[in-house]
Amino acid sequence: MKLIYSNDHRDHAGAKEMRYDQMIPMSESPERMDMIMDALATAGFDDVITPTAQGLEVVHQVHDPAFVKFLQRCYPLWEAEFGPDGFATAYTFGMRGMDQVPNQSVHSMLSCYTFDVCVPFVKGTWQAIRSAKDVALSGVDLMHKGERAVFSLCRPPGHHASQDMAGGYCYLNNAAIAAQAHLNMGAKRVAILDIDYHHGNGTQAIYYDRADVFFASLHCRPEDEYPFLMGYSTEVGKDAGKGYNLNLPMPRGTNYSVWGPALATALARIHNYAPDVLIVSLGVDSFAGDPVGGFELQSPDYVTIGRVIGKADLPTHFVMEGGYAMEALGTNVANVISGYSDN
Ligand code: SP5
Ligand code: ZN
Repeated sequence: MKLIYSNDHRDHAGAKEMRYDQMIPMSESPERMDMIMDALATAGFDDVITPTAQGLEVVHQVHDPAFVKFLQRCYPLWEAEFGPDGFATAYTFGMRGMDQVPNQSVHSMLSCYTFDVCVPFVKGTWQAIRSAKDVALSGVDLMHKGERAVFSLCRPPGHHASQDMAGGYCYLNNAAIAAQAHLNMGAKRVAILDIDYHHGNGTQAIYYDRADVFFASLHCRPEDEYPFLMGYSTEVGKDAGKGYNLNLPMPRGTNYSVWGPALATALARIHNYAPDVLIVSLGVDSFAGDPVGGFELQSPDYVTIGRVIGKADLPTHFVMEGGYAMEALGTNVANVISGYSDN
């Protein structure tokens, strides 16, 4: 399987994140990609393609252009006010009864275009965001040229980002952008299977009223986990999209004996949908040792996951999302890709 990867994410680093009442180093670090690339190489996956630079046309089909402009301008505006070496983050959020239209202040933009305290902006953030979307789009190009399966090693991840809001380490929604690009290239139906530990609230929001993209998510239930306000099984889509959204929330502490059947349920629904392309939002923060997650999946389970996804026998585009247990991250990701490739 071809891997699409660029080092342009590297300078998106150095910020801190809030963990309840503490500031801690960001779990979402450049070293994550090193762990994954090393383990993939060890497992024999060394066909690495550098992405080609792409424009913003497809991005603007998925995201509000004003939001995209904000992602570009946020750090420079922040630096003009506070000087270098810090990171931009919101202080207030546009909540019920408050204006949601930003003024010229970067703080109002952060208030309107971010929804949590886990999306810091440093000097290298925009370059990383832009590159991650190129990594996703170059994967689409490779599949269009005949690759049956590819792996876009996106960083930062994307599935929490909606049309006009960044959050949860995510800025642009790489998987959603890839889905739109597959449609542009002639696919009639695209399925997105999101197996990250967290609910893919951004991807769900983007495709909630559309039937041309089916979204299925396995995640920790909103009663127990971030983003706390979405991911219920009652969210089934609306208007033309009704019936094309599937949430499979599970309690904290879930292991493969419950998670595996949920995967089978999602894949059965995807089979009935008969997509032209399957996008896998690949997060491995469902691992038992993950410092951000709270599920109990074990490293060998990821081989099984890859195998089971491969049995769906669909053109498959893996897009990297979360996973923060540094010691096992590489192995877990490589296990999915190896399991898939065994078919
Ligand atoms: C892409 C992705 O995986 N984003 C995750 C963002 C989660 N940020 C909030 C984490 C909530 C804190 N939960 C701590 C659980 C400690 N075991
Ligand atoms: Zn996650």
